[in-house]
Amino acid sequence: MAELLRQEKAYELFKRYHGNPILSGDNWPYPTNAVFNPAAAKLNTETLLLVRVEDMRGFSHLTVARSADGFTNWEIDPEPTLEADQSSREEKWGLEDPRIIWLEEQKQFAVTYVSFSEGGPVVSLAITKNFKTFARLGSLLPPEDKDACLFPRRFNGRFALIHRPIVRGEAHMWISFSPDLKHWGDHRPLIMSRTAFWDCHRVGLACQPIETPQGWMLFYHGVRMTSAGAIYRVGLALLDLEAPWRVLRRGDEWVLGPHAPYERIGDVSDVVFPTGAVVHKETDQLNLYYGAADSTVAVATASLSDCIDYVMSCPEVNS
Ligand code: BMA
Repeated sequence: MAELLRQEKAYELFKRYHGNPILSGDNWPYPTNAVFNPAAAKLNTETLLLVRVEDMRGFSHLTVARSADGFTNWEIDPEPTLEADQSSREEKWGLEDPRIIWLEEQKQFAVTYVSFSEGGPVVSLAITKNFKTFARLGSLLPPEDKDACLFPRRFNGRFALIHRPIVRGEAHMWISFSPDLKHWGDHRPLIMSRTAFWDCHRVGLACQPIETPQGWMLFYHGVRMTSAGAIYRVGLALLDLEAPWRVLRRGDEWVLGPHAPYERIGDVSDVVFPTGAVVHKETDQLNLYYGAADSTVAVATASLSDCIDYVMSCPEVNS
């Protein structure tokens, strides 16, 4: 019974915005195939999305869209905001799936994104104050690696990065550490895919980690392969506040999965892929921005305190 009650709570956590999808290729100021998987941040009072835009070669770049309320009247940069550096072999086939975090010490935003190199996907880092000019710090770890985000502050003097290397064909989430954002080590497995569950084939970070008094709330995507293809859903875990390599809780069930028509049908069907969140502490509202079916951008809202209650009711993890 307790299991069923928790599943009901999980099911009711998020409400899809009635105006979804909020962004599609039709809104774009220049030709695109698809716009999806956006990073999100609050910039002054605005919501800023750094959207993955796929062109008609199948290569992606990143473009900023801004809105006062985070739902409507998006102002989109007239040209790509961050494009592959054609002189760099790491970025030969484009930039994908960014995540944004505010680095407290540097007083700058850190954008981690996937650079598609000839040798496979790698995680790269760029720093910016205004999303107009970027300092590119290059690739962080060898391929194949994706789904990365920094934490906003150091732990015992070191920066921490969640990422998702592919090893022996397996896709688990790892955490690594660095004294300077350049040299990474002390790599540790963090969240593993789980046999038989909805997240049995792959897991990877969703949006940036969200700091709460109980710990870091960690949304992640999980994949199950079926005879009809992969299904991408979203789950919730909680990491220790001062030792984020420790997983405290992890939900058994997903909290958001493909259900609406725009999530079920698209370039890649049955995909809900969050890559950004904005928290409005004053109203306890969490806006989760996601790519829907690798075609459009959608948003779902939740109460932050309900998410915390839910994750605190999830099974404890010994790690
Ligand atoms: C993942 C990433 C995402 C994509 C998802 C679903 O592996 O490549 O960019 O949205 O697959 O196709």
